Amino acid sequence: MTDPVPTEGSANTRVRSDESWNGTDAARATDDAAARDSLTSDVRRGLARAQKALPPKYFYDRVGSELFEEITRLPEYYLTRAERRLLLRWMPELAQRYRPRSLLELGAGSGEKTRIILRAMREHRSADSYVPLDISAEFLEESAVRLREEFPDLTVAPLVADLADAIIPPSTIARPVLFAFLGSTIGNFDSGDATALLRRVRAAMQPGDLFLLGADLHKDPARIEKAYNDPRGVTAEFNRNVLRVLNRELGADFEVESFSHRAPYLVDERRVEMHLVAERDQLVTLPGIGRIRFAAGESIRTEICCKYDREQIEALLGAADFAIERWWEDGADPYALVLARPVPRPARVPRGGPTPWPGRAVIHRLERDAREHLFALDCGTAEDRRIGAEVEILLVDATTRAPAPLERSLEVVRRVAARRSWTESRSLKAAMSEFRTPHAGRITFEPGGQLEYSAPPSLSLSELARDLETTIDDLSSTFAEDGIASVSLGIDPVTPVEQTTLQLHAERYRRMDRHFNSIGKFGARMMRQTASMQICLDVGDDPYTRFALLERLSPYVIAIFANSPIYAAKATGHMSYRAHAWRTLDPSRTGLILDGADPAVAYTRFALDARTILTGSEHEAARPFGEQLAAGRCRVGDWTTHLTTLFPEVRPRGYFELRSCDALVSEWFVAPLAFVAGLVYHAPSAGAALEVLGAPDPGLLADAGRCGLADPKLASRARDLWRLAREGCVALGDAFVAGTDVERMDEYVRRFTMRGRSPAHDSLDSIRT
Ligand code: AVI
Repeated sequence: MTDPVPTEGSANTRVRSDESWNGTDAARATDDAAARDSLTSDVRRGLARAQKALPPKYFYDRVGSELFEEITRLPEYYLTRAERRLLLRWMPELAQRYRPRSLLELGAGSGEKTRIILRAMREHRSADSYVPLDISAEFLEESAVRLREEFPDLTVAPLVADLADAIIPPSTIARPVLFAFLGSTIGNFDSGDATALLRRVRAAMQPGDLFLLGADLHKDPARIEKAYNDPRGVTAEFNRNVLRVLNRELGADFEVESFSHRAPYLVDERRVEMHLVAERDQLVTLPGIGRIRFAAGESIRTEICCKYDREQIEALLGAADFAIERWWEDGADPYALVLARPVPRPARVPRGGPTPWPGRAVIHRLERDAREHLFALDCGTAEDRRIGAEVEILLVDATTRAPAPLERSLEVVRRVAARRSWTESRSLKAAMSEFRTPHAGRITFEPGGQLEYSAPPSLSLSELARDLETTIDDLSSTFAEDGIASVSLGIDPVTPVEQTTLQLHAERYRRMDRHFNSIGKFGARMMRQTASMQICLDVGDDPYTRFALLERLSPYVIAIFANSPIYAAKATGHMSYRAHAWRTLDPSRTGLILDGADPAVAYTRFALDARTILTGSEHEAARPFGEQLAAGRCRVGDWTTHLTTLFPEVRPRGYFELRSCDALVSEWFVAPLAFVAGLVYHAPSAGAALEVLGAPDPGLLADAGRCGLADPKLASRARDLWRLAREGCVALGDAFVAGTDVERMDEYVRRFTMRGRSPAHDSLDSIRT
């Protein structure tokens, strides 16, 4: 399925601190076939993206390494000097106070900074071992030899590893260990990859160990731009050198001089983006990849260099379970040297005092279960392209607009059932009738009397859309004959929750109602008054990437299809009040996981942190599942039931259920289906979509629900995503999406997204006129 697309600073990026050259790196790396294959596939993938890109690790052949060294000496490139000043000023204090006995350096440097640190440690007789970590054994050995000469008492134990791998320090390493990641190399990773890398560092640490991070700070944009656009053109040469590497290693025929260097500082995104811009139209041949066309002005992004403020560093470190111990800043050229210590992972739900938690063995079992069953790792193939959907409608009295009594709705469904040969049975879960269609669709009721149609998954999006439309239209017109209006909005716009009742009385709903009421009003609103459209997709052959894509898409699905701005007859200030209700009903069980490192582990943690609803005493305040499990108040056997009470935006269930879309009128069912499937099931669109979406942004979900497409960033990305989704739909072929459905999707886009609108705007217009 989706070709996993590395971001600029993807975790397998070979990055180095400034002095850590390995002159023959790229040449040596490509000596063997495996390295050449990975270069070819990185380049193929990177150049296939909408914004062409190359991983920065290919800068560093001998020439590139020398050029970078020259950059670090440029008067404009303040980073190296600022960090050096900070190390000289603060390392003695650090060494004296914390007495680290070993230094483990990521992207190991053989240079000056390592020596400053080791000397300070030696001053306090604390330099026992030095563990430089790098991908190149040869390079590590060269620098080890030099260091052993200068520090004869020091054990130099190089660790050959990729930054994408788990960091496993030698078991004999003297503790405490100072882990160091310098040079603001962290800035070459996008925030998802940076968090994943920091988590790997965190996982290698023991209590008492420390982490030293060098990070460049946001400052006068002109100052930053100068550092990446030096007048002597060294950075430009460094940038262009990557094309020389490709010409040499792959036999490509880039005309290097016809690409110009551009490195603007994008102030809003707080990052420098380094690009190579084609000065004229050209066709480049890359053996093993093909011929790639570059239009004049088109660029290849070769690197990102993020700049931070303290809050961002705190968040980045916090997400990897670090707390800042000391913050040293260079005032002349704002740059930070940050000393962080590992902290226990905080629970999502605040707990008073020490609380029991399941042992590692139990957690491992649950994680394995998540990998095998929820994410179905190794089960899917790229060709799996089933699509399913669940559509809900609100049923209200056509005259009073009050929720229709369930018994009355049931009679109507029975009439349709008789006509369409649906069979009625009793749902154990809801203690209520449910219906099965001859082709395995299901009609059920929700606690407030909403009706849900769960269509069976199909290999054809168009077939699914027809099934949904005809079923819902048939039901709606039969309801209308009985004076019941079907409302296809995300939330009931008329009746306040106080005037509604729970219409299903199964224990599950009673307990949920009680639990949510202990938190606030949104749980009751969600259960009784919301309606959504859920889209179900296969996990494919790379479930983690697909999960990440769906999670990042979810705010856009909320914004593009928002249609629930009104509640209790008033504008709520939210384009999707439904999304707001879901998100706030109990934050321990909703929202996004946004964990790039290992979603199965993160999802298990999310589920352990979510409070139990269906197990344990009904009369005590709910506690996190993990705590209840450790205390023996529930069993591992309750896990599966517990998982059904979690409502994240994307729920893994052996397939992925995207839960972010407001209910829509049947005319538009095709639009969200095509938007999501076109992006997810067509590998090039999926790759390009990840590129458009950028790093995960936890705040976007709330913004999307509140502002919809009024948020300019969401609006412009939404348009790009539609373009990619359309390309995906067309490429998936007529048998998957019929041409008429692509046209319907176009109509939606023209009518809403292109105008920065969603159906919510129509609802707002109607109450304003
Ligand atoms: C290696 N890294 C921290 C440098 C930076 O500033 O992001 C790479 C660089 N690119 C252009 N100039 C320097």
